[in-house]
Amino acid sequence: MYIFFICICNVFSPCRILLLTAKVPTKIDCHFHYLEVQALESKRGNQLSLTVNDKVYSFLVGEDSKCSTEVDNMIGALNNAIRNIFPTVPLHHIIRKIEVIPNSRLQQLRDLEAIASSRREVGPCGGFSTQYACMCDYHGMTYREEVAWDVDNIYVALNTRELSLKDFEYLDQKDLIPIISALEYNTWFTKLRANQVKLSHDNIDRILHVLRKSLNLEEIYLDNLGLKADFVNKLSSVLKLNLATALHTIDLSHNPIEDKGAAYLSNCIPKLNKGLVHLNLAHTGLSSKGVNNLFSALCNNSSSLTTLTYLNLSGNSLKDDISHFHNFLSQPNALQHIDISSTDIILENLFGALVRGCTTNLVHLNISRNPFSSKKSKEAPISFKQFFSTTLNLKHLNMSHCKLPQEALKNLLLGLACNEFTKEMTLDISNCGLGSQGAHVLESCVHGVRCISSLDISENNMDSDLSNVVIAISKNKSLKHLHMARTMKKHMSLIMDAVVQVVQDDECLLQSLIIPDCRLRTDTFNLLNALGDNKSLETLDISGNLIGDSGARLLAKALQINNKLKTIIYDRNNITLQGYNDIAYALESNRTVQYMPFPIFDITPCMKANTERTDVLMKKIQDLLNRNVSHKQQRLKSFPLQPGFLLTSKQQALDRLVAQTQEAIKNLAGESITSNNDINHATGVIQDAENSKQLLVRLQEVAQHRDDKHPVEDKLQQVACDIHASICDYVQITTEKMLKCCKEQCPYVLHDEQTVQDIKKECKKKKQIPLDFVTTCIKQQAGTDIMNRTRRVVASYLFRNY
Ligand SMILES: *[C@@H]1O[C@H](CO)[C@@H](O)[C@H](O)[C@H]1NC(C)=O
Ligand SMILES: *[C@@H]1O[C@H](CO)[C@@H](O)[C@H](O)[C@H]1NC(C)=O
Ligand SMILES: *[C@@H]1O[C@H](CO)[C@@H](O)[C@H](O)[C@H]1NC(C)=O
Ligand SMILES: *[C@@H]1O[C@H](CO)[C@@H](O)[C@H](O)[C@H]1NC(C)=O
Ligand SMILES: *[C@@H]1O[C@H](CO)[C@@H](O)[C@H](O)[C@H]1NC(C)=O
Ligand SMILES: *[C@@H]1O[C@H](CO)[C@@H](O)[C@H](O)[C@H]1NC(C)=O
Ligand SMILES: *[C@@H]1O[C@H](CO)[C@@H](O)[C@H](O)[C@H]1NC(C)=O
Ligand SMILES: *[C@@H]1O[C@H](CO)[C@@H](O)[C@H](O)[C@H]1NC(C)=O
Ligand SMILES: CC(=O)N[C@H]1CO[C@H](CO)[C@@H](O)[C@@H]1O
Ligand SMILES: CC(=O)N[C@H]1CO[C@H](CO)[C@@H](O)[C@@H]1O
Ligand SMILES: CC(=O)N[C@H]1CO[C@H](CO)[C@@H](O)[C@@H]1O
Repeated sequence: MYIFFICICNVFSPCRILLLTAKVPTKIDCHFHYLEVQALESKRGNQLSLTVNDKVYSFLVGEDSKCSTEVDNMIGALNNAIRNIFPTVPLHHIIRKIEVIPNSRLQQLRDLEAIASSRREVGPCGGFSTQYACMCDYHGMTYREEVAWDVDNIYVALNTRELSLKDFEYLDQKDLIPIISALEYNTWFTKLRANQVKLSHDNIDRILHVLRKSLNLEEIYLDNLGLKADFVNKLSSVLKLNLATALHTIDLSHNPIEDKGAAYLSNCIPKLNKGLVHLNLAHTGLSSKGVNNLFSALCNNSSSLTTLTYLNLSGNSLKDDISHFHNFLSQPNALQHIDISSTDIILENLFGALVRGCTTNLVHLNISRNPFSSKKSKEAPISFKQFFSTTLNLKHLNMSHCKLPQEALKNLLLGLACNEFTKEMTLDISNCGLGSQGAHVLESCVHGVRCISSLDISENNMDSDLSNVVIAISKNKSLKHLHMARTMKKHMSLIMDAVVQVVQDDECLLQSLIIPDCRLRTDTFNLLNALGDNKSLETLDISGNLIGDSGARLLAKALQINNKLKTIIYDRNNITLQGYNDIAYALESNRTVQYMPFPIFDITPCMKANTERTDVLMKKIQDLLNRNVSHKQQRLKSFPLQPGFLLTSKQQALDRLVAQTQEAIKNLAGESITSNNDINHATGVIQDAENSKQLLVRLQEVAQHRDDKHPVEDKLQQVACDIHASICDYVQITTEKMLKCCKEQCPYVLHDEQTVQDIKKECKKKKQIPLDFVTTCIKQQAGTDIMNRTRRVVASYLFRNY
């Protein structure tokens, strides 16, 4: 026979049930963790049995099975204790089997719980740190203060719902177990990110366990953890057991799950209540077969057509039959991101599918590093041009490293030229082997395209034809960012003349010009000179061009008069101390440039030659650049206050003080020296300290006047009416006076009273100043400023001390 005893707020064991023997002297017979309770049954009012680790403990209280409420109280207390730790999930989610007979008793408990839960405080991040402590106890792990601190402070301040294991990477593997487990019954965190961290088998099992229990976890990012097909199989089984799973985002990229894993994944997908939204299987060793099977399953369940928005299959091998994948893409679907770069997919076939199902929602399409089929069929399929002319929302198209045939490039450009829907598109056709022929196509077709705002034509061996391309590109003023890395080997001055011409154009809209690694040397000089004539350019990358100190001097001169450039990337130019000296001097008189990455390569030899001087100059340049950045930050700092972070740490400090004071009172109470007055005083202060936790909320309520009208606003309305009345009076009196004046001037015409009345009527009908106008002026113009100032003053009373 046991006495059943539950510790609710016991420091010794806040999450364990202690069983005490009824004999005297009492001793703890055994104890177990709340989470070990498998079943709770009460068949009669005075009987209770708990199943713990497959062992049944039965309790009988008193004689009467009808009117005893003791067992109900026990159940209530247990419920309360558990819910204090896991306030946002119901008890039956934690204890698998709950049977209380008759049912009416359970209803009573629910009513009590409803009252209790309204008073219960859910801690920061859904009470994560309490749950973490509970899991430490459960798993017999040491509780790490810093884990709780990070979550209670940093996570709270960031207001994030993503738990990233990278934040706890410095801990031992076993210390991660309670952190992961704490997600089991936590409903704050919806995302678990475990990328690029090493995880032991135990920890991976914990993640599966969390997925089995969690009601709120929606997104898991498990890339590069060495997971194999077996893991996906287990994932499928745990999802089968969690009928309430909220999971919809799965990232298993860079894990060798292979085709077998994809097959298991097909089993998982129907288990997702919310459907599959985001799937990243990049670099998972899939072949066409696995992908085809996966999409066969996805096609079988049409709901994924409406849910799946992100698909990443980059770095798998899709060179064989993938008809089911094509089939999926060709049905109207919700995909916004498709990344199938480096998959050896045949591009012509793909567009036949895209044009049918992917023109409405698709925003990102990465088909880079894939081949076009053979050279046999020179004609690009119609679908290619059709897709580009009809796509409604495409913003990022990446076709780099695609060996784009001339015909395909032409269709791409002609398609985009007649696209009336999409705007501000980024097109990457770098490394496509365009050559001279491609350059001609670009030159003749690109001017009609208005939807491209960013274009990358790096590394295409266009030689001297590039100069015409540059001119052609600049014709239609949509392009803002031009990338031409490693584009020039010969004819540099010819090409750079074209670039200068573009930059100097009065209507030039180019914001960034990226021309690294062209070894331009003196051929950059005209461009650098042109920069002085400040136009639209904000970002310039001229790294790897060997401009030397003479180039640096030109850049410095340009900076002195330019006030548009913000970012300059200029390493690998063989600039020496002389050049940096000029740049530092120029920056002194210019405040626009904010970012010039540290030129590591060029600085290294300078350091060798003269460490001190280099140090001084670099410091100076960085300080000058920081000047404006810190100016910006200062402005940011004065923005309205976010008290959350400081508040919790203040509250923790307060709690500590209260605990210390209570301790002191306890110690002093035994001694007769202290007067009762001191103790009463201390108790009063503690009471106020407790109450003060709610103070901010109360003050905000008071300050916000939720219910009644704001008195200042009221007054503003009255003032508006008063002013309107004055205006009307004024207009009235003025018209009277004017009429009188007219009568005196032209007494003959105006001697007829009827005419005078008509004129008066006419005046009244004419434009009066409506009350609305005055109200708007007062309330929305002056009033906004006044109210803004008022609110800020009140807010400053609230937050000043934090
Ligand atoms: C289709 O998928 C949804 C969500 O993934 C699921 O709820 C539904 O049961 C599935 N239907 C079939 C027929 O498998
Ligand atoms: C899809 O449905 C078809 C017929 O309805 C069936 O033959 C096929 O096996 C299903 N594919 C998967 C992956 O469930
Ligand atoms: C696809 O996944 C790869 C590998 O994780 C990543 O580098 C790439 O950015 C992803 N693509 C998109 C569009 O997110
Ligand atoms: C594909 O291109 C997109 C942008 O167009 C980019 O975000 C993504 O990272 C690229 N994928 C890979 C694997 O690099
Ligand atoms: C295009 O995709 C390649 C990977 O194939 C990537 O390296 C590159 O950054 C992407 N381009 C853009 C503009 O994102
Ligand atoms: C592009 O510019 C050229 C030359 O300035 C002009 O003839 C053509 O009409 C423009 N095209 C569009 C679509 O604006
Ligand atoms: C530029 O500097 C690198 C080392 O920093 C050196 O190898 C190279 O010869 C220099 N080039 C010129 C043109 O001075
Ligand atoms: C209130 O005033 C501040 C500073 O004068 C200003 O930054 C802010 O935009 C104003 N807010 C409103 C709602 O007008
Ligand atoms: C030298 C020069 O053209 N300076 C002009 C730079 O742009 C600003 C306005 O954007 C003009 O005020 C300067 O005269
Ligand atoms: C061209 C330009 O904006 N020059 C400015 C550089 O910064 C100084 C102030 O530090 C201004 O006086 C110049 O007008
Ligand atoms: C681009 C930018 O923010 N420039 C600012 C740099 O700081 C000076 C004053 O310190 C401002 O006048 C500039 O507008």
